[in-house]
Amino acid sequence: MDIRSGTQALVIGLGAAGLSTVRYLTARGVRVKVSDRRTLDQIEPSTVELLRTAGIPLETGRHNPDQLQGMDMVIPGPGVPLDVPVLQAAREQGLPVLGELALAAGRFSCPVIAITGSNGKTTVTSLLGHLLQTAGKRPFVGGNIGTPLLDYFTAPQEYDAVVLELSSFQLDLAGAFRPDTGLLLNISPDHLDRHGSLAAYKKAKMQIFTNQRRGDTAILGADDPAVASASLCSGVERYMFGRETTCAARVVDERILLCLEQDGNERQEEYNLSRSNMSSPVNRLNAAAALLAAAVHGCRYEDLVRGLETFMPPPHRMADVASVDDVRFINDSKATNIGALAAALSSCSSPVVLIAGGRDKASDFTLLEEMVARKVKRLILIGEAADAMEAAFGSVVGVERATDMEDAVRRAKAVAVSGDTVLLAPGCASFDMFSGYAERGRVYEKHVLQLARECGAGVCD
Ligand code: UMA
Ligand code: ADP
Repeated sequence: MDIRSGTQALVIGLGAAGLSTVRYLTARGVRVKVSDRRTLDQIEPSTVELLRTAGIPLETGRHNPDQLQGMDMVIPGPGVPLDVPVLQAAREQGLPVLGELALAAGRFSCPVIAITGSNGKTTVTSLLGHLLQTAGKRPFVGGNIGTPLLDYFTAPQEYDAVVLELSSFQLDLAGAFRPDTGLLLNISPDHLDRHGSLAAYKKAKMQIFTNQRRGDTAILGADDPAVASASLCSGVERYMFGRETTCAARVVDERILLCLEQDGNERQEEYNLSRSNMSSPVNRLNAAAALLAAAVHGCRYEDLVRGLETFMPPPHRMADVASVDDVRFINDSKATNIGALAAALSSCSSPVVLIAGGRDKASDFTLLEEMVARKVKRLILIGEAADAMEAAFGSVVGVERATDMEDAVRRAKAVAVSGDTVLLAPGCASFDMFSGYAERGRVYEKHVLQLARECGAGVCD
């Protein structure tokens, strides 16, 4: 996309990505207007002041299609649904509707590694960033993980690699974006309320490979047939990770066997995860994916071993909180879709008291009926999705409704016996009751620790 001084852009949504887009465009001399559906009093005063000082007009409380007049492009934040009337009007008028990736396309001055998938993106992105850093590189780590990807352009000369976590929302409007290495972890249904169908969601994920060309690299999860069979452009180097014997990064118990050809030399290495914080079943796959990407980008064995051993996975993902009367309490608040819920259940070997529910994303919970019947001894439901979850699982497991998280934790403790696991893995978004998954996880941990104190029990490290 040609971004010339003097062109005009309407940025829709004044979140983290929208603000970063405003900074990026104004630095290039683009005349920017902003529109946010929040009312003026709901927006941080410092943000309003920042725009006012820079002379950037701000529309609040709605997105009036009249704002499109005179615009050369429209840039919605990733969380803005693509069917809002203002974007429909923009398309009808033939205006380009671009995402952050389309703005960034072709402008990165160092190799870009982009990571997507339904689950594991944040873990793999942060591990890969850590591995590159341990190997002496200076990576920019951003995207869906929290730091907007256009922030890279604030000081591009500081970096020698770009590691981007990409959501399906971002990939939907990726334009000509092309990563040197595209990494697709897995695909299970998520965000169907936004994408409308699993096919549309998959199509967005596959966008990570669409613009790749000869000499680029694709890294694919071999254990997921939809991912393993992804079609790539001709000349793109394909590497697989997973449990299959043919994988370049193969998971065998708690070890990863790396086997790849590099600059005419064969690399055959073994990584032992038991000395790392990445030994859980899902994290073995995540570690294999990140190690493979780091090795492809030239990191040496000794640095990768050091990086693995010093990495702390992000919180709220299968985190041990406490053991109370020999009942283990686990916080997997980040399990916001049914794929992550399934992965959480399959990694529990003891009977599970499951705390689930929240804001539904048009998920088909019945897909998990067999697994819930096999693993869950009691289901405690919170939030808006309680009816849908009870309808899906009520015939295979005993269900209770909790009024809030404290009630859920106390109900779980009342039915759990020695040796059981109490698992918070909601399978839903959190926004009906909390500001996000992190607050949901913190509230759960607070009530578990309160219970532990009342019972005089041990708190996990
Ligand atoms: N807004 C409108 N109109 C709308 C919808 C939203 O004006 O129709 C406004 C809201 O009032 C708010 C702003 O848009 O002011 C929010 O913008 P946004 O939803 O695009 O989110 P940002 O704050 O810009 O954060 C985004 C990503 N959020 C989403 O994709 C929903 C963040 O991912 C990302 O970390 C951040 O950019 C920096 O790159 C979060 C996320 O939940 C973690 N991602 C989803 C996920 O992981 O499942 C995809
Ligand atoms: P994302 O950024 O894709 O949401 P996270 O690393 O934040 O991924 O993990 C989200 C959820 O998915 C957590 O509940 C975590 O336990 C689970 N998870 C992590 N890696 C995987 C994986 N490879 N396969 C399935 N589930 C996973």
